[in-house]
Amino acid sequence: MNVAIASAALQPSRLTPGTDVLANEILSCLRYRFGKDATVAKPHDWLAAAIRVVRDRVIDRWIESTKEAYDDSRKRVYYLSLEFLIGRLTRDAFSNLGMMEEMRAALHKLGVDLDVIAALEPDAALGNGGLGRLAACFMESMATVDVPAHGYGIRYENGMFRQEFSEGWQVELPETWLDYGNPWEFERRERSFEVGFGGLVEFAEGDDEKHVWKPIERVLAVAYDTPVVGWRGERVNTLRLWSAMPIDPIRLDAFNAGDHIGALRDFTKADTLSRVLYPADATPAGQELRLRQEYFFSAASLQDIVQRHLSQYGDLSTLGQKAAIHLNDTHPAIAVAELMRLLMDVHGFALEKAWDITRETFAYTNHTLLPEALESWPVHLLDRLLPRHMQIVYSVNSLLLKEARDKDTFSDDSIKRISLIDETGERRVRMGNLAFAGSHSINGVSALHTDLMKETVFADLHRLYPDRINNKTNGITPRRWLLQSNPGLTQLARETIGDGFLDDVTLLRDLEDYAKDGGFQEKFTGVKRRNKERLAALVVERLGVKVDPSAMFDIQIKRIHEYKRQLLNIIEAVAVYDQIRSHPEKEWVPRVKFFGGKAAPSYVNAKLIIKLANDVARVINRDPTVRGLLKIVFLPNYNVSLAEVMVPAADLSEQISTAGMEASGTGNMKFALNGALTIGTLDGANVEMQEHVGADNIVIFGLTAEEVAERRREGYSPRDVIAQSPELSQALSSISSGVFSPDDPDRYRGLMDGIYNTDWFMVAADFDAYTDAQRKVDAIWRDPQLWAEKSILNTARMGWFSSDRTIREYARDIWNTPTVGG
Ligand code: B1N
Repeated sequence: MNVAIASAALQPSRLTPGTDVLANEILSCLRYRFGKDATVAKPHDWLAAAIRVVRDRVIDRWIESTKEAYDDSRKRVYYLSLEFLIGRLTRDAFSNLGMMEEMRAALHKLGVDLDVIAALEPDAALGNGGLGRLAACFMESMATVDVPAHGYGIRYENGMFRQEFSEGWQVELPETWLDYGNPWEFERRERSFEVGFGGLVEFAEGDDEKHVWKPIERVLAVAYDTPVVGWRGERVNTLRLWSAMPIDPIRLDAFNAGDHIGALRDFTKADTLSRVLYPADATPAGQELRLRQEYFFSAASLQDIVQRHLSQYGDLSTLGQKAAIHLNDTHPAIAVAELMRLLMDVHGFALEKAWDITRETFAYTNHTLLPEALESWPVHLLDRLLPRHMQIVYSVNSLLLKEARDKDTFSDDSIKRISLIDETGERRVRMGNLAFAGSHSINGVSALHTDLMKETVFADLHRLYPDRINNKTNGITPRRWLLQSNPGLTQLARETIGDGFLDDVTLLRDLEDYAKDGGFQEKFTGVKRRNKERLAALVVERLGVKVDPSAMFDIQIKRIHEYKRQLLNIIEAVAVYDQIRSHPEKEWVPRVKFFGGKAAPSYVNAKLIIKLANDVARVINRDPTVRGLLKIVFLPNYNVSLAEVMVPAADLSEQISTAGMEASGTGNMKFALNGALTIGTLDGANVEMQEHVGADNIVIFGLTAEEVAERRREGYSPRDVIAQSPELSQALSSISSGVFSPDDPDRYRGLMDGIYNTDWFMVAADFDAYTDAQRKVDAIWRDPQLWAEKSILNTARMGWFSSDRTIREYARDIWNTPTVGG
C-alpha cells in the first residue's frame, strides 16, 4: 500500500542545492559507492543512496556544531539513557534540513517514490516505550534549541522484539534492524574504551590511602555515532551508542589446544552485553546481565566525557561547570559511583571533594513510582561484579547518613529509608537513593508525579534536601508528531495561520479563532477523515478487517500494563456489546476500538489481556447483530512508525490509568496535538492537559490519586462495588464464564477473580464513571460541529507540550546552559 500523503513543503533552507544537483548526486552515489546504475538499483539501494546524499550535508553541520561548542567553551549536556526509541531517522533528517520536497522531486525525476523507499527503513527500536521515546524527543529538541549535547546508550543488535499474534496470543520474535546495515551511523573504532568487571581492590603501592581496582574481566566498548539534526538544521548533535567487543577476539592458545568453544568464550561474553534490550517497561529487569549493561555503558560514557573535558580544560575540578550529566532514570545510576572512582582512584581527589564535583555534575530524572520498578541490586552481586563501586557506595553512604544525623530531626526509621542500603531483607543497594544523593537536581515528569515523589519514595530525602526535587513536565517533538506524521493538518494550519508555528508550535493558538468557523471545521474534519482512511487501509492490509472511516476511531496504544487498564477498556466494550444486543433499536454511535502495544514476555497477566482483547474482537467483529456498530482491532507490533499512522487518525484517545500510577504519559500529548479528544483520569500529564485545553474539551472521569490512596487505606471491597453495577457484573461474568473463550472457558477466570477479590488497579471502582464518560463522548460525537470545535481547540492549545519547552526548562533550571528561541 502506498501511504503517501504530500508532506509539508517547508521553506528550502540555505542547504538545499536544487533538484537536478540532488538527482545527479544520487546517481553518482549509486554508481561509485554501491557499484550500481539506475537500471539495476533495488529500492533499498535508492534509499541508501538518498540517505547518503543528505547525510553528507548533515556531516558539514555536525562538524561545525562540534567545533563551535569547543571553540566557545560551551557547557555540554550528556544524556545517559539505556533506551533511545528513535524510530526511523530519514524523514526527520530530510524534513529538519528542509530538503524533503527537493528530495522527493529529485527521486521522482529518477522514477522513485520517496514515500515507498522511506517505508523500507527499519525502526530503530532501542527502547521499550515512553521513557525511550522521551529520550529521542529530547535529543531532537536539544539540537533544535541549540544545546550542545551527546546522548549515550547501547547499540543493541536486537532492539525491542517484534510482536506477532498466534491465535491471539503474543509471540515474540527477534528484531534485526541492522540486517541491511545502518547508513545513519558512523563506527568510531578509534573511540573505544575498556570496561572491567569483577576482580579485587588493592592499595596502590606505597600509598594505603589510594585504591586500585584490578578487574578480572575486560571488554571493549566501541562508539557508533549517529547525527541528530535539529529543526532547520542549525545544530547537529551526537547520539553515541556503545557496542561491546572482546579485547582478544579469540584465545589462540585455547584454540590451538583444541578447545574451540573455550577459545571464543570471551567473544560470546562481550557480545551478549550489547546483544539485546531488556523488554521490560516500568517493570524490573533484575538479572545480572542487566547490571552489566548498565555499568558497561555508564563506564564507557564517563571515560569519554572525562577524556573530552581533560583534553579541553586539563583539570577535573571544573567538570560540573562544563558538563551536565543527566541520568535518565536509575538505569545509569552506577555512573555516580564510577565518576567517584575515577576522581579518587585515577585523578587523586579526596572523598569529599570528589563528592562535591559529582553532585555538581549529575542530575537525575525519576520516571515511575511503582514500587516494583524501583531498581535495587543485591550487595553481594555488586560486591562480586564491581567491588570498588561497592566500597564507594559505603563511603558516600556514611557522608549521607552523617548529614542526616547531624540535623537531629530524623528518626532512626527515617535514616533507614535514606540509607543507600536497604537492610529490610537481603541487603540491597537502592539505586534511586544513590542517584538522588549523587545529584544536585532530581526531577519528576509531570506536576502530579513530582508532588507524589515528594510525598512517597523520596519523602525523607526530600526533607533532608528540600531544594533538589523539581518538576519538568514531559513534552513531545512537534516535528515528528505533527509536521511529519500529519502533513495534511500541517498544511491546513499553514494556510490558515501562516508558518510561524513551524518554529514556535505555541502559535497554533491562533487556530482558536477558527474553532467555530464552519468552513475551517470542514477542512479540519476532512484532514482527519483522510488520516482515518489511511489507517483503515492499513488495517485491511495487516488484518484483513474492514473498518468504516466514518465511525469514531477510539485508540489505546501503549505498553500493556495492568495499571494502564486496557482491561477497563475491554470490559466496557463487552458491556456495550451486551447493550447493543439487548437494545438493537437504539441509536448507537458506531465505534472502532483500536488497541496496540507489547507485553513484557514474562508478564503473564499482560499477555492474557492481549489474548482477551483478541478473543473479544473475534466474537464481536463476527456477530451480525452488532451490524458493524462496534469493532475491535488489535494491531500487532505497535512501534514508532505505526504510531505515526495511528495518532493522526484518532478521534478519541484513551488515557485511563489508575490515578497516581502513570508518571506522565506522552502518547496523550501526541493525540491531543493531532486533534483527538481525550477520555482520561486525572493522572500524570492529563492533569496539565486539562488545564491547557480547558475542562470542556477533555473528558475526565474517575477517582483522583488521593481518592485511590484513600480507598486503599479504607480497605476497598471490589465485590461490593461490582454488586452495585449490573452492567459490570454482567460483563465480568460473561468473560469469566467463557463466552469469549469457548475453547477454554476457564481461561479468564483467574484474571476476573483478581478484579472480584483485590482489584488493585481499581477497575471496578472506576467502571461506572468510565461508562458515563463514554456516553458523554457519544453525545458530543452526535454533534459534529461541537466535536470539531473541541478537536480544533485541542490542537490549538497543546503547543506548551512541545519538548522544546521541556528542554528549555531543563537547560535553565538544571543544566545551566543557554538556549535559543522560546
Ligand atoms: O516514562 C515515561 C512516562 O511518560 C511514563 O508515564 C512512564 O511510565 C515511563 C524500567 C521504565 N517509567 N519507567 C519506565 C522503562 C524501562 C524500564 O526498564 C522503567 N518507563 C516509564 C517518560 O517519562
